[in-house]
Parts: sequence; C-alpha cells; structure tokens
Amino acid sequence: MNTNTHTVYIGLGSNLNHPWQQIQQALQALNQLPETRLVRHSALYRSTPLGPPNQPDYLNAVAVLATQLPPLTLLAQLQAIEQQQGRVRTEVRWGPRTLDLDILLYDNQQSQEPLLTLPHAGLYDRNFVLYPLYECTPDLVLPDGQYLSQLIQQCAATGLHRITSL
Ligand code: ROI
Repeated sequence: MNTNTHTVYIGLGSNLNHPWQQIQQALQALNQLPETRLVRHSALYRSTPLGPPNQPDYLNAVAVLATQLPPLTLLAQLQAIEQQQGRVRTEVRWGPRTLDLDILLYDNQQSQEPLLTLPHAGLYDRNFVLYPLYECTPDLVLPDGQYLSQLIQQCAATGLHRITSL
C-alpha cells in the first residue's frame, strides 16, 4: 500500500453469544473492510471482566490493520461490524457485550474528540489490551513517548490467560 496507508491497532472483546466465534468472525470482517488489510493479530486471551462481576469472562485480542480509511470512517465501519454481529447497546454501564471493536491507536495520532479518543483511554492500564498489543508489536512506542514494554511491567496479568492461537 502507499503513503496514505495508516497503521491501526484494534482491540477486540466479547463475552456473549459464542465469544470465540465472534472474535474469529470479526477478524474476517476486518480483513474485508475497504482499503484495509489485516496485517496480523494476537492470540486470544481469556480475561476476568472489568466492571460488574456478574457477567461471563471475556475473550480479548488485538489486531493490526493497514488501512487508507480515515479515523472516523474506520470507526463507522467498526460500529457496522458490531451491529452486524448482533450487538445491542444495553443500559448497563460496563455490562456484557457481544462484540466490542475499539480503535486503540491510529498511527501516532492524539485526539480528544468526543467521538474518538486517541490513543484509546483504556489502553494504558488494561491488561487485556496491553498484553495482546505487546504480542503484536513488542517494541511499540506510544504517541506520548511511553514504551509499551514499560507499561507492561507496571500492569499485572491477573485474571488474564493466553488461551490459543487462532
Ligand atoms: N472486561 C474485559 N475483561 N474485557 C473487555 O473487553 C471488557 N470490555 C469492556 C468492559 C465492560 C469495560 N469490561 C471488559 O467494555
């Protein structure tokens, strides 16, 4: 791809309706987005829920995309995939979900727009984001200059299990 191609990290999460299938299907859907290629992805991780405990464990993964879509176009495409896979937005804050697709990083962009915060606010301290991200790109440096390897050292892997390669 050419110089308009951007490197984007996507966080995937699911704890409803066959999470393993949800994640696999979502990876295929990401690879089929226009002007986008799935470069690689992490293994799958089982994680205890952050939020109300009365919900199933999550499956999480991180995918690396090369895309020519601008951030908000990509965001709309991700929301369409969430919808296609049956996501229903409930009233419960941090409640269970069929599929979550979050833009974690878009090149080195930093943005506080209400629609899209970059990097994703949950990136810095969520082990189910940091560890699969580290698996994709161990030498990653975040837009503010922080090393991913440093963040990993400060973040215990409590409740996180790497379960398989997809
Ligand atoms: N907890 C875990 N373990 N994994 C997630 O992907 C996840 N996603 C969420 C909330 C509800 C915050 N908790 C999560 O959106």
